[in-house]
Order: sequence, then C-alpha cells, then structure tokens
Amino acid sequence: MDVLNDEYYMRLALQLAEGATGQTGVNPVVGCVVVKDGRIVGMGAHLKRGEAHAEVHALNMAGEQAEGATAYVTLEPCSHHGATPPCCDRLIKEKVSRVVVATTDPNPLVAGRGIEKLRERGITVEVGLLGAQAKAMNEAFNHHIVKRRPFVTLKTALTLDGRIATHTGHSKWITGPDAREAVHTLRHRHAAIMVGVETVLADDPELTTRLSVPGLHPVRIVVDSRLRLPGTARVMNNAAPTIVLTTESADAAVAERLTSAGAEIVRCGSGSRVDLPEAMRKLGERGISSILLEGGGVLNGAMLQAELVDKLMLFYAPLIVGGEGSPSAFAFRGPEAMSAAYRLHGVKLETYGVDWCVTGYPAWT
Ligand code: AOF
Ligand code: ZN
Repeated sequence: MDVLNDEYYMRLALQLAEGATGQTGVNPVVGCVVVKDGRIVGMGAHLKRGEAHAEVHALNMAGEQAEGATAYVTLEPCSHHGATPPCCDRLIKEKVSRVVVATTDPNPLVAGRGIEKLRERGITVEVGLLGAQAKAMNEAFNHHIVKRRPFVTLKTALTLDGRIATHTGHSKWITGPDAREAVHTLRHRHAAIMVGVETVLADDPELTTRLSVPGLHPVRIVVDSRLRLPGTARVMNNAAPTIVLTTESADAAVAERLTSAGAEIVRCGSGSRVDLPEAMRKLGERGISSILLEGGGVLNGAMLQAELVDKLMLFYAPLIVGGEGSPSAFAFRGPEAMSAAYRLHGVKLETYGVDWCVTGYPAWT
C-alpha cells in the first residue's frame, strides 16, 4: 500500500483523467479527487464537452464534506464562463481550503487566472505536482488551444527497411494483431484520421475504430486534390463523417456527387496540390484538435516537410522486403546531408507482440 500523501491522490486524479482520453473532443482530460480528514469524499473526471468539469463531479459527490477539504486537480481550475460556470467559483463556494494543481491551463482564457482567483480568496494553492505527466496526457489540447490547428500524430506500420508494401503493392499485413489492436485504440483517441486518396484507392479502408470493446470513430479526412475518391469507397459509408480536402480547381460536378454521397468538401488553396497549412488551419478552426495521420508515403512526406507533424508513432515489424520500387513510409526527396535529417527527440520504444513501436517528436514540437 502506498503512503497516503499528495502524490498518491494526484496519481488517482491522473488515472481518472487518462481514462477519458479520446472522448472530450476539443476539451482536455481532467481528473479531480477531494480528500477530507484522510478519506476520499469525492472523485470526478471531465467526460464530455458541454458536460460538467471534473471538479464539479467531485464536489457534487463530496457535498458538505468539501468544506475544509483538499482538492487534487490535474489541470488548473477554470476561471472563465464557457459551456459551464468557472470551477474556481465552485471551489470557493464549497469552502475547500487547499487545492493541489498538477499543471496550469494554457487556454488563454484561463492561463493562471484560476490559480490567482483561488489564492485571492485565501485558498492555499500548490502547483506542479506530477506536472509533466499531466501535461503529456493533454498534448493535443495544449497544442490546439494555443496554435488553433490540430496536433498531428503520424502513425505507420513499416518493415525494418522502411517500406509500407512490397514492390507489387502488397501490404496486408506488416504488423501483427497486437500492434493493429493498439492502432484502433489510437483511432478512438483522436478526433480525426487522415489519409491520402492513393491509400483509399489501394486499400479501400473504412478508417473506423474496431475493438473488442467498441470505441468512438474519428472523423475521416481524405486528401484528394483531383477528387479521385469513388463515391462507393468504404470511407464514404455512414459510420462517421467524411471530409474531403481538395483544391479550388477541383471539378464542381464531382464535388457535388461526393457531397450528395455524404462527404463534406473543403477546398484549400488554388494550386495543383492541397495547401496543407491552410487545411490544418481550417480543420483546427472547426474544432478538430487531433489527427491520426495514416499516410501513405507521399502525404507523410509532405506533412513532415511542411512541419505539420507533431508526433510520430512508427510500428516496425521484423521484416525486410527490399524492392527498388517498393513504397517507402516517407516518400519525399529529403535532405542532402545526414546532418540535415529529421531527428526525433523524446524517443520511446514499446513492444507489441513481435513488433516495436518507436514514438518520438520532431524538433519543432
Ligand atoms: C477545468 N476542469 O474538467 C476541464 C477544464 O467549454 P467548457 O466550459 O467545457 O470549458 C472548456 C475549457 O475549460 C477548456 O478549454 C479548458 O481551458 C478548461 N477545461 N477546466 O477546470 C475541467 N475540462
Ligand atoms: Zn472548469
């Protein structure tokens, strides 16, 4: 049994928050634990945008026992009127005497004001306990609320020699069932999933979340400058919304056909290719805070070059396929000198059955 101390309760609050990853939309995941005289009297997590914040659930549970209690919150209590009233007002009203906060809220509407307001009312506030963990679990929220564009995680399965198919284009399967199951969890955890039209034409994927326990489907985004997407493609089924990113010059009649088949057409730029920075801005504005980028190689390369990839998750299978023409996970010209290669930092290695996942961040994240 752990020693019961601040860290013990904050870990519990972090677990509550973590459990809701993928279901809070543009909002962060947040957990709260209220402790009075050595006993937990309230617990809560923010579960859905528009519904109660973590503190409200926990304080509702605590009732009158909140008076004189300590509240452990994974994110600074909010000070603004959003979909719900400010959490710091509620903590003040319930006469909580101490608030332990893991990390401040980067939302410009809050950004320290929540902590300030509590202190002004004589509440003891301590900030920073398990702050790194709390920040990491909201990496997409922290990015989107400040930059207003989605946090993009590039995910690909690849062979040890960096290929995503053989020279004939055959690709099923590279990684085993454990890695593929992990990818479905990733889909649940992202607001949207994005692929190039080549991937749709080659594999006809459905791009939904399919797990032993059902998850939420991400919005499906297809990058398709010339509108080659067939109306009969599986991404066009009604399991989830589908957005097609294209250009100003794409054919209006084809666009109309895809719209009547249920897709939403978003035109980005007047060049021959989709203007990716503009696309990310438009998606961010419409509340898509995170994207799982599932390739293929050309789109991966273009997104990386445009510095629009914020995280990479590379699922390596212990396979070598060779083949001069076999498609690469990153199909772009790349730098001349090795010293100019994209170097990942914060690299972590995990195993899934016989496969490995290398996670890392590019220099600009
Ligand atoms: C908290 N506790 O549990 C959450 C917070 O539109 P609203 O009202 O849901 O407000 C969303 C903003 O509130 C969000 O951008 C972030 O700044 C904060 N989220 N704050 O005190 C919570 N989910
Ligand atoms: Zn709040």
